[in-house]
Amino acid sequence: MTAVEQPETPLGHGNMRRKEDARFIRGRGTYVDDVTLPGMLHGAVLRSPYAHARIVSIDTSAAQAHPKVRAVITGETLAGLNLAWMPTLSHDVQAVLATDKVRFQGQEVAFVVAEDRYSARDALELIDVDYEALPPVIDARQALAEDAPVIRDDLEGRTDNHIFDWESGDAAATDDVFASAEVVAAQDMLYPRVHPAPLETCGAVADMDAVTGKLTVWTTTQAPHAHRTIYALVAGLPEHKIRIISPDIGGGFGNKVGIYPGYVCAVVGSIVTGKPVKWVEDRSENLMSTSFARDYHMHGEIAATKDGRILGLRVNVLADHGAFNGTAQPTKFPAGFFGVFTGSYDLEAAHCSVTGVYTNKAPGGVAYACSFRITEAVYLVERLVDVLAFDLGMDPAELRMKNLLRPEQFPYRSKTGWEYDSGDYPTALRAALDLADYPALRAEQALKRERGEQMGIGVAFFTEAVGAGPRKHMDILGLGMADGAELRVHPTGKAVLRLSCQTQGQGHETTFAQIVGEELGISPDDIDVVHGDTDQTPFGLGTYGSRSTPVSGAAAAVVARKVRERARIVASAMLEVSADDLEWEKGRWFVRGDVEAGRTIQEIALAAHSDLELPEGVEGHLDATCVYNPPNLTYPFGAYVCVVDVDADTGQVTVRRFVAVDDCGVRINPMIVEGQVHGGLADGVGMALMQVMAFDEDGNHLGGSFMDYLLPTSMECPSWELGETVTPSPHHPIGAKGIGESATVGSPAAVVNAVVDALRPFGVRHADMPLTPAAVWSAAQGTPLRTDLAIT
Ligand code: MCN
Ligand code: CUN
Repeated sequence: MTAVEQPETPLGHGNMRRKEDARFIRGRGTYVDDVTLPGMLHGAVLRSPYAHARIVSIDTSAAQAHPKVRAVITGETLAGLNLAWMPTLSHDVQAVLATDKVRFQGQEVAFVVAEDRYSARDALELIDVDYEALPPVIDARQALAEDAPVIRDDLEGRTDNHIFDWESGDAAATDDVFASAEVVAAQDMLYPRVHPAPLETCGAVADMDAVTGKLTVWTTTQAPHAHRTIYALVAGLPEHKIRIISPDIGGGFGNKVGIYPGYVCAVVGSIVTGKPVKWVEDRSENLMSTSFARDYHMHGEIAATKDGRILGLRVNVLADHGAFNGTAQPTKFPAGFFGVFTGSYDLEAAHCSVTGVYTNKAPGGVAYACSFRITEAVYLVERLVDVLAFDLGMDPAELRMKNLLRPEQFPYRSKTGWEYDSGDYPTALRAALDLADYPALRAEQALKRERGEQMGIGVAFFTEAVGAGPRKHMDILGLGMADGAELRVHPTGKAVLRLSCQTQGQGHETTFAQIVGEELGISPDDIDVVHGDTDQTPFGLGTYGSRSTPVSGAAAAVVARKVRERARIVASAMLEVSADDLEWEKGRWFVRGDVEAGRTIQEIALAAHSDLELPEGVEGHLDATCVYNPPNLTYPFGAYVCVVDVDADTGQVTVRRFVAVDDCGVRINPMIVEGQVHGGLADGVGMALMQVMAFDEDGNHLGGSFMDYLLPTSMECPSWELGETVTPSPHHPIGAKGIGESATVGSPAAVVNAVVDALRPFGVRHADMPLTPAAVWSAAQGTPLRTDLAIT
């Protein structure tokens, strides 16, 4: 990968306060549910109470007769419009409203449009659906059994629940390494099904204008342009007659990447009633039916020498994708970026195989700050390294230090073919151990163990891969992963940056203004960022996989540099010198050798709109556009140390300290980066200790509310102790890498490693997440719990 031009002092504007907070802290944000249009109607979805059942009949007559109901839509109505099934992001199809069968509890069966939200909900009760219950497949490990009921009998010729087999790495070379290895450690582990649970649930307001034929949809989407194109392709509507507006979003975390049946129903509702239709799901609907995450049953093996040199990794995964394969990931990667499972270590060989299966659970998948399955990969390898340390009787930090990739190995091509752009891993790990005062922690632990108190120290190191592209390797439904930026500079030197990515809380209105501000010497306060409206922004694939900074951030820098070059030509006309004789200092072009003779970017902008005779190469104005197709992913990394106290009698875990050293290359706004890390660490504590979407044997969903599906609060989180190293990405225009998912990826392993370390006196070598008091207590008793199923 060739290095690109980067500024000498690339640190952006530093800790600028978030511009968007001026409206958020006043309660003046505009979320989808704040959108109210004249004559607007309200939709509600009838959902299946069964995990698996045949639909014998649906009688909507009583609901239709409700005085406030305007329309009742079923799969049959949709079939008439050729909309009963929609494509998923993984080239499968999903029922918009079920016609033949229901395949998970909470599946969409009918849609009522009424004059108000209450009447719509009331009318759901009046719909009479006759179901014939079928045996459900809840345990992924039974999905491929001979006698397992076939869930997807809608797919032609389908006789089992198998979705895909995918492998990566060199199986034969890996087997050879394992055959001759001195030590092999193996472990089964589960990354349970969890849910991103954004505070704002999903929803849409659809408005089909019968006169202009234009459909406007205000919706909670992380990818407005991709949604527009998919609507166009699915509904057969002309793309220029569709406008997707993604207003303020109350958290996405991956939950708002896909298209949900409710959105399509709102659109159809508007078409059939001729009125705008709002549909906003409630909390239970969000938890039960929208994109879940993980659900990976993993078997990992690690080979090493007796003195702890790691030689190879061998992994088998059973991936539970639910009833429709709706995972959001680039087409070529059915298991996402799980191929990055070799992590941060220098290995001789590695191989993994992943099998995806259908079960009677909600579809979607991947979401929840996942970096396309690197979350699972990092958890797996970091648990395996600890298991190996356990077997060898080695210190887990020392074992990692011994095997980390060395700085001189970068750019590094992993054994599964990923090219890590840059890194200095030992320095990051050392920084984390120093910050934690690791030797003192071990000494304290030894003392406590003598007293019979359980304290655990968990270490984890991770490598992330973010910034999907390039286009030739990565697409979603055929749309290549590149992003656009447009920059307009007004005559007075204020600017508007238009982006294809869409913030959900990450502070893009601030940081992207900072990027352009740094490149042009305009104050970020003078730059407005416009996003989330397909009529106003250039095409691009959106915000997920922490790709905004690596891709759109690069686009913003490149487009600003184009403007700067135009400004140079205009300045040359103003100063009557050759453009080659001009030099740039932040905010102005000046004549080489004569610093006083210069023009500021604001003066140049005004001149570009004036009667100045402009030379060749610029027609007037400074505006520019850019489409950025990244040459590679960026690979952020980090080293985490977690300290827990465990009460072995009650199973209670207290996270006492958490040290996180993150490296995301150049930080545009360090404060925002730290906020991203704080959020991700809290996610990690939540997943490690509290969260699972469990099911009972009938397929009843046991996490339908925040009383059952637990979110971490400040009560469960320590005061985070953050450190940083800065290793710029060599191929990114400002050397930045993404950060949005790093902490979610890296922290669960650190917490679990800490809890398992605390339970070492009980001989515990592994325990599955979530490490609830019951799970911890059972592990200490030597009877580990199966955490994903409530089968007794
Ligand atoms: N940033 C920076 N310097 C860097 C890297 C990032 O200043 N070197 C800033 C960025 O400019 C941006 C923020 O940090 O303001 C996150 O940037 P990035 O890592 O590019 O991630 P994205 O903007 O693409 O956000 C997506 C990522 C994902 S995929 C999930 S999931 C997640 C996450 O962001 N969802 C979030 N963090 C979230 N934070 C909030 N508040 N809400 C969500 O829904
Ligand atoms: Cu996978 S959660 Mo984020 O990539 O939107």
